Amino acid sequence: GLRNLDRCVLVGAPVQSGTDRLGCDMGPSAYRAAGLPQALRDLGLPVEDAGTVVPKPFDAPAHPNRAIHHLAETAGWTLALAEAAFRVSDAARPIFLGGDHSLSAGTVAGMALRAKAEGRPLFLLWLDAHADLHTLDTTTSGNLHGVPLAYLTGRPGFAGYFPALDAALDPARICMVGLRSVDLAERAALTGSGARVHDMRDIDETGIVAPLRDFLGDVAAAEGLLHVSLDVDFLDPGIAPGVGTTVPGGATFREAHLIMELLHDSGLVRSLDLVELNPFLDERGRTARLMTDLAASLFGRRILDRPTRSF
Ligand code: 5AB
Ligand code: MN
Ligand code: MN
Ligand code: MN
Repeated sequence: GLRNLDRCVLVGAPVQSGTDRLGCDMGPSAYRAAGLPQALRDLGLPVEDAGTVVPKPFDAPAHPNRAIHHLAETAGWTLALAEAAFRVSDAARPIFLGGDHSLSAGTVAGMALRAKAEGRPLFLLWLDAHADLHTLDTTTSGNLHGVPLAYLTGRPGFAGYFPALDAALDPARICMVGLRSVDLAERAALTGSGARVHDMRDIDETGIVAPLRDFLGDVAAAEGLLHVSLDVDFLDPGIAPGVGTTVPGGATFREAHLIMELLHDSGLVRSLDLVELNPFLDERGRTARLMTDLAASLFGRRILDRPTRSF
């Protein structure tokens, strides 16, 4: 059952090692400057600040793929964040303030341990322009923010380079929404993987409500824990310029808020990553404020009260 989970806990994860565009490590301070803690308190939620995670030492050997950079440091973050996620999720709902998307290798691994401890399955909603499914062997950019989903689903080639994964995620429990930039190796990995994938064309054609309700219905039926990983580049660059990997044709303001509102109504979300914000590339804090407002919607801010619908 749910114990004490009306509390949330903010966890700073200023991870920068997963990308060669500098600035993501300023993310946690930008969220605080944008008023995220107060926005959550204004909803009547007790909010704790767990401070900032620091990476653990990790000895990774050099990888034959010479494009890869900051491998050992990223593995060290993965180790530290998995431990932190497991620890803080015991009695509160964590919000991880990133940091580039490599941090999800750690937060999701930790939440998988939490789910296991509760005897429940972990489900993952991945809101992103990208699939983040490269292995260490297929990445050509060498930017490890492009690999977390491959690590988490147990794709080959991570052993010895990343912390051993306790239990790989079942792709059937992963729902990806917003895709519009998928590399060839990722496309091959997606084919037949069993993951639910809703690219931008799907959203254009049928909207996001029906597929999301369907996924949430399955989470509820399985009494699952739901982790949401929100990459800034899920959003259209016109409303969210503060990110290093902009891709045109992203989610609109209302599409993104509607997803958050439906997630809130479901009551199923246990943990949240806010990733890839690059305050150096932002315009007077607007992306930090939009991400803050989206998080507030997910935690219960609404336009008007309405009867809740069950899933
Ligand atoms: B993000 C790209 N596939 O591997 C690569 O922003 C982009 O966390 C990765 O989704 C984008 O470098 C990673 C071209
Ligand atoms: Mn991503
Ligand atoms: Mn992305
Ligand atoms: Mn990105």
